[in-house]
Amino acid sequence: MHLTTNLWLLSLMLISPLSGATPSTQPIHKASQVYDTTDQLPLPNKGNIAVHDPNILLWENYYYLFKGGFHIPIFRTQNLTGPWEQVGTVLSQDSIIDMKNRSRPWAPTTIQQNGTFYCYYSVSQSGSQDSAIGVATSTSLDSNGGKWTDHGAVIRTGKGTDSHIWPYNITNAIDPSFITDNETGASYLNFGSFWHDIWQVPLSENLLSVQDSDAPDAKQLTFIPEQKQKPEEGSWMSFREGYYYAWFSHGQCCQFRGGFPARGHEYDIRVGRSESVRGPFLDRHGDKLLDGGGTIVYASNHGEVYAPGGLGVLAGNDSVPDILYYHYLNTTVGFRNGEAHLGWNYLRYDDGWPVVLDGIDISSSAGSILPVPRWLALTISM
Ligand SMILES: *[C@@H]1O[C@H](CO)[C@@H](O)[C@H](O)[C@H]1NC(C)=O
Ligand SMILES: *[C@@H]1O[C@H](CO)[C@@H](O)[C@H](O)[C@H]1NC(C)=O
Ligand SMILES: *[C@@H]1O[C@H](CO)[C@@H](O)[C@H](O)[C@H]1NC(C)=O
Ligand SMILES: *[C@@H]1O[C@H](CO)[C@@H](O)[C@H](O)[C@H]1NC(C)=O
Ligand SMILES: *[C@@H]1O[C@H](CO)[C@@H](O)[C@H](O)[C@H]1NC(C)=O
Ligand SMILES: *[C@@H]1O[C@H](CO)[C@@H](O)[C@H](O)[C@H]1NC(C)=O
Ligand SMILES: CC(=O)N[C@H]1CO[C@H](CO)[C@@H](O)[C@@H]1O
Repeated sequence: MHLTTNLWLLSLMLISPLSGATPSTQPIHKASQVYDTTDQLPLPNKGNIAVHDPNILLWENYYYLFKGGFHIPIFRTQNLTGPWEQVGTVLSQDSIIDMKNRSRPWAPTTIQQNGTFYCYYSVSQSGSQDSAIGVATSTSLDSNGGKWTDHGAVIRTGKGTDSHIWPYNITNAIDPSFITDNETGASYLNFGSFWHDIWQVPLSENLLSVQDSDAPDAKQLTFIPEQKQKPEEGSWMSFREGYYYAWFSHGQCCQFRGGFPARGHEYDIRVGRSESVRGPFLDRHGDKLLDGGGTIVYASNHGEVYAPGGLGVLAGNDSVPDILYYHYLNTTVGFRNGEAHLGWNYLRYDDGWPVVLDGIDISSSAGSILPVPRWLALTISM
């Protein structure tokens, strides 16, 4: 045992000086040196919990946070700044989807309909199209985290049942999100990453399978044509005052220890909107999301916040604005996946387009929830 370990360490010591810029020898630059930073965007309100691709559901005065990891951990709190308490896991054993990595699903999205909770989760491996989106349900969500039943795969890509069917044969079944048509009540699963970007399929009424497994009636939501790399993933969809908002993350999410991507190519949060849940979605400039469009809502800022993404939106009401939440890296803390933390900001809508607000106390920012008249904004800034 010891001899093997020592030989292994010795060989590492001999190899690493020769292998150039291995992650461990790469100096951590200040991220502000390598990417476009802005001081226009507000800093995040700190969620004070380590998470990648956070998912939050408000239920009976508690925020429940679902995250990727062993059996999908569930945390809860009454204040988005924490402290968070772990209250259980979604899965009581490995996912029933017969795949590698099924003990540690990624990027869950949990919704509630008619008192039942549906947790859609991804099973995959980094950089692989051999992926599945599964679903588990519970009729409670409480201080024990609920009592969940795993129903297995909703869709699969790469390998497995129906993965040969278009568009599963060209897409990647990760990063699920969910939306219900405001008029018809029909529900849809959005998914996808890199392989032909983000797609949408109608779900059956019980929300456990796609409506038509042989002919899924899929719609593509985003696409970057004429570019080999298609770094769009992590879809989210929200509805507000007649518009569906298709949100997504664009750029490189992780693995920065080997070096940073070119300026502006790190993760950021983009959006487009449509009057139809099925699209087509346009950004604020009128560019189609299917043609590389997307309005940036949140990005690296102040040389402090790097590569925010993996977002969701908590719907507000007449007295509380919508909340955009996401993970971000803190450049003074580090760039490892495990160092990503929850951040969040209230949103206001400027001409129907979401804009992030500064601050944690909505009573003091209440004035800026409404569009500030230009003359007033000028007065304030003087
Ligand atoms: C949440 O916590 C923050 C920071 O501790 C505090 O400023 C804020 O007032 C709290 N909000 C509520 C609604 O309790
Ligand atoms: C997936 O599982 C493989 C084999 O168990 C492991 O080597 C790999 O690190 C896992 N990948 C992720 C992203 O969890
Ligand atoms: C995916 O399936 C469609 C429909 O069967 C087929 O036309 C297409 O060639 C397939 N694409 C790939 C990459 O297999
Ligand atoms: C919830 O209830 C509505 C109205 O009864 C029904 O149309 C819908 O299918 C139900 N949803 C689920 C997931 O059972
Ligand atoms: C608005 O949502 C907040 C939680 O974010 C809740 O406490 C409040 O009761 C809601 N108000 C109305 C009018 O529904
Ligand atoms: C980043 O980390 C520094 C050092 O711990 C801390 O002072 C700062 O508030 C953090 N910023 C954010 C946005 O998390
Ligand atoms: C059936 C239903 O909920 N309709 C709503 C759809 O959205 C509009 C605009 O937000 C509402 O006014 C309707 O009540």
